[in-house]
Amino acid sequence: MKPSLLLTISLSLLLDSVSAHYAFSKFLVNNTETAQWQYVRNLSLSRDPHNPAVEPLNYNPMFNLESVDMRCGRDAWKPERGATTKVATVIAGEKVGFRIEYPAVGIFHDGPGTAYLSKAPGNVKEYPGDGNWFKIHEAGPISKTCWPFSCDVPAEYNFTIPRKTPPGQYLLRVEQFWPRVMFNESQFYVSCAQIDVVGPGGGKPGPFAKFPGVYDNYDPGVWVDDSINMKRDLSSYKVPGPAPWKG
Ligand SMILES: *[C@@H]1O[C@H](CO)[C@@H](O)[C@H](O)[C@H]1NC(C)=O
Ligand SMILES: *[C@@H]1O[C@H](CO)[C@@H](O)[C@H](O)[C@H]1NC(C)=O
Ligand SMILES: *[C@@H]1O[C@H](CO)[C@@H](O)[C@H](O)[C@H]1NC(C)=O
Ligand SMILES: *[C@@H]1O[C@H](CO)[C@@H](O)[C@H](O)[C@H]1NC(C)=O
Ligand SMILES: [Cu+2]
Repeated sequence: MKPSLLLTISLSLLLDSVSAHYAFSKFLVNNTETAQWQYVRNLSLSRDPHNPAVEPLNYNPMFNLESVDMRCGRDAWKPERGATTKVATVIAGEKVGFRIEYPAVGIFHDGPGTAYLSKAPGNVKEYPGDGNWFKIHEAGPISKTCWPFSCDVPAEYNFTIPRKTPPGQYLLRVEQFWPRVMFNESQFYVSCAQIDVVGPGGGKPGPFAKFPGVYDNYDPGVWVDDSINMKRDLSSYKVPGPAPWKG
């Protein structure tokens, strides 16, 4: 897409408060799109603090890094949310992904993507995600001026489940966020799928992180400087959180 056209689309989206956000609601597995909120824990409605007149939506972003909602999205840590969500069998080493349902145009906000796993001690449907998380993928800037999604604006974020991931049930957390130059204003889009990993195992995942807690409002990857904000030079940008586990 031509940058000028993209800019026009982005600006019109930003100006249209109703369509300015999105949620990762569809899990992609075996190269197949699954139904919205079938394998992904649904999110609760919220008002957008910047557009309080707009009716509450479940695809509004989160802002508060200290909230338990940072685990899986608004209220999605709750076992009652897990109970109504299915568990997808996933082959370790295979590609999976998350597709946004809304707005259809794509993941247009500037910023990185990450994916994390946390092993459930028992049934993942009952797991509140309070255990250890390890990062399995990160998508940082792809060029000096392009974020991974905001230059060609795909509707999905794809990555691979490491082949040596120990088999078992997990929460798979997808995250994309828009780091801002205003303190405590970064917009987080987070969802969790419930998965059952099948494979040879044998890996030792780590390093671990907890949600909330792993991100800091003062991290230069969360509260960015103007050069990053204006996309003058993204080459120094470091995605926050632990290093990805390669498996
Ligand atoms: C992600 O994978 C799906 C198939 O599962 C594919 O249709 C889509 O084009 C991929 N998206 C990107 C950005 O690679
Ligand atoms: C998801 O949650 C929204 C409210 O946040 C609700 O309107 C919608 O019906 C739910 N969808 C499913 C499939 O549970
Ligand atoms: C950030 O804003 C949230 C409200 O969205 C607030 O609850 C939280 O305390 C703020 N954090 C800091 C470090 O100011
Ligand atoms: C993906 O394919 C595998 C192997 O055929 C199958 O066992 C698994 O159930 C499929 N997952 C989903 C969610 O359909
Ligand atoms: Cu938005």
